[in-house]
Amino acid sequence: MKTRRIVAAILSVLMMGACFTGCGSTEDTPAGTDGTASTDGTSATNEGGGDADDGKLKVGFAQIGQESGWRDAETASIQFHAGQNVDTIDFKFADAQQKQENQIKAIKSFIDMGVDVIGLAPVVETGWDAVFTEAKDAGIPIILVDRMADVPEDLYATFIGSDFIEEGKNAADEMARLLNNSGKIVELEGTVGASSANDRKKGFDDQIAAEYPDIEILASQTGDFTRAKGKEVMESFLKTYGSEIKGVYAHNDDMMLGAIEAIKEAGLKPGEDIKTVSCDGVKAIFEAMVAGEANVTIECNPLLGPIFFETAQKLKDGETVEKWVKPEESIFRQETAAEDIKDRVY
Ligand code: GZL
Repeated sequence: MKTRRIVAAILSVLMMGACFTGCGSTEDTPAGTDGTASTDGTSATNEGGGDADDGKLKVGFAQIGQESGWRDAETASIQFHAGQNVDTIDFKFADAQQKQENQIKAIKSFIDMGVDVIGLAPVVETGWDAVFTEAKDAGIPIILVDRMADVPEDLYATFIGSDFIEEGKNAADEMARLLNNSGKIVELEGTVGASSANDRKKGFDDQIAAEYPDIEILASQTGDFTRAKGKEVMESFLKTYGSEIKGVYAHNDDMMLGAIEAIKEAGLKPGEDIKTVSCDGVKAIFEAMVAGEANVTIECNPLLGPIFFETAQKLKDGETVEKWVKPEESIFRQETAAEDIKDRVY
């Protein structure tokens, strides 16, 4: 897992030009290694050293965990940037192992440390008001990264992340195109309560209901954004519905990669007998598209390190920042995957 993160971190340098709506951030940063995530969610490790009055930007980041290749790429991008700027950034990182209580403990420890800015990828949307209020009372702004929290707007400074409803809508249009607007499908949902799962589902299901009356969603169940659970749920769908299933929509590529294994083990051809549409754009799904086993991935940019620290510095300097900073993203299809894969860095 760590090797994958280091590789992704170094490769993410190649993608420094990633663009964002609202504020761009490009940096030429020499290749290097990333920091090391703390192994338990309750403590924050000090990646960059430094003390109270050294003038450095002091940042604490409470990461969700290591549930998917996308998450590893995001962690690598953030740690890589911090690791390359130890002279100006004092970085503390906590891996919450997908537990909200560990993220809350990490945020409290960052407050006690007196950091300048707190970053958080909230594992679920709800349950944050109390600890966010503690941060506000301590005068420490919170940057939400990649997932939203359901809190009053004055409790966070900005959200740096995708429009998941748009991603879900685009996925529905791609599925309809693959099925010629009719067929029975199944849906693999992300982590229960996560904003990316809630909104990718809303965007997809609403578009299907509004525009594609001849597409029927037979079943929809969480695979928790992991490859193993995605395979397990797809196996149960196949046992129940078998070859009735003509398409599968997964809220992330990792669950789709598990579903592809299940489809093959059931003697069916993924990408042909059962069309696939998923979100993220990790390299492994491009490899599956090149092999003809997947059809579409809706890109969701995880390389948020540079824009995260640029925004943190602006907050420390008292500058105003946009309430929502959206990465620019594309849709990638099997037909061009052999070319596209050459440019993929995560
Ligand atoms: C999306 C992010 C999701 C990814 C998954 O911003 O929240 O979490 O799509 C990851 O791969 O687990």
